[in-house]
Amino acid sequence: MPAHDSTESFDKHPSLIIRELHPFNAGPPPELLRRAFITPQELFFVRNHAPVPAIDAADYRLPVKGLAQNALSLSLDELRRFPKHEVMATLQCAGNRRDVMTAIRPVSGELPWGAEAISNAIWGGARLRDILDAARVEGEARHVAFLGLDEIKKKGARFGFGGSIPIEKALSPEVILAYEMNGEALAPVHGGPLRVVVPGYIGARSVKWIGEVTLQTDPSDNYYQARSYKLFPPQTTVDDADWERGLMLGELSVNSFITSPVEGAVVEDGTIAVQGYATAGGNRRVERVDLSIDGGATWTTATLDDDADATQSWAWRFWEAQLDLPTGAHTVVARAWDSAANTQPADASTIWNFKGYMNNAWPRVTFKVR
Ligand SMILES: Nc1nc2c(c(=O)[nH]1)N[C@H]1C(S)=C(S)[C@@H](COP(=O)(O)O)O[C@H]1N2
Ligand SMILES: [Mo]
Repeated sequence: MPAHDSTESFDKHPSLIIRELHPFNAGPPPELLRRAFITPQELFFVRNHAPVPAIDAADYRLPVKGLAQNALSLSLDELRRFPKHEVMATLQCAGNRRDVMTAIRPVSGELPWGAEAISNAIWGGARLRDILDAARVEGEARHVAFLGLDEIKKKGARFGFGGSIPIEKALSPEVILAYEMNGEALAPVHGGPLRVVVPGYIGARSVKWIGEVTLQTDPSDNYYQARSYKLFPPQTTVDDADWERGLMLGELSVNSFITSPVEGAVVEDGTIAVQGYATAGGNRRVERVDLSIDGGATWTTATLDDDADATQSWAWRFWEAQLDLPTGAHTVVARAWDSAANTQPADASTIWNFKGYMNNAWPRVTFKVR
């Protein structure tokens, strides 16, 4: 399939941190990300495993097959005839904040993301549930697999990026086959003409350029479900990993980041505004964010912004605290709590894994008050 030069196919903000050019992988500096609750498309992070595929919208069809009594093949017009829903949801890559893990011990062959592999948008499209209802799901179906139209080349094989989600999640109203992002047509770099959006799950399950939906008894056997995106214990290395036994990632864990002050900043004496974002996984919500300036001995509670109302539980939450600090160097750490009372581990070394996934250790920032 012909591919766009990914750097020409869209307009991205010039200050994006580019982690890889071909394929294009980039995200905004976190302090820029924190300026808008809904991330403008030009700032929204991009995670591509292969070049952006060229898709002719007129010829496009989405087969829905497998354990379905009424297999479908839908054109974009037909997809648009299903009721349109909008869902605000934050996408977060399982590799977000990997840099902290990489600093502990090298993580091989993965992008060195900082805290910019995350963004928030309003996704518009058809509910996957409505489409599955039309396909008449058979009783044995346990998983819904997605296959992208991009072309990954690995060990002599060529295949699309894929993954799956459990049937219960697929039938939940927040899972969308999106053709719009922030009220505009979904850009090719973000999966246009059609992508899956699975709120509360690792970004990898939100398959872009979706070319196939399959109802099946088992999770997808695609490389990115069966092998990649699995979590191993700290002592396991890439060479002795038993791929069958890794924890298959799905729901995100609770996480947060301090977007300002930035690491190494020098700030003027007075009241210092500490700001950041926090996220919860699955259908949980961020309930509280704590800050400490003494390494976790004592804590103060940050104020959660009200940008997202209670119905928008798929979005991140922005938080802020005003701290009065004496002149000198300070290290501030943060931890978020979700609605199941989960919180973040203090230290990334205790959760280190050789792929560098799911770092949700306390973020820490050292800065100077002058
Ligand atoms: N077809 C396809 N879908 C994909 C990917 C991909 O490389 N190919 N990357 C996944 C990963 S790992 C993430 S984090 C999100 C990123 O979505 P974005 O580029 O719109 O931010 O898309 C997911 N969907
Ligand atoms: Mo990702």
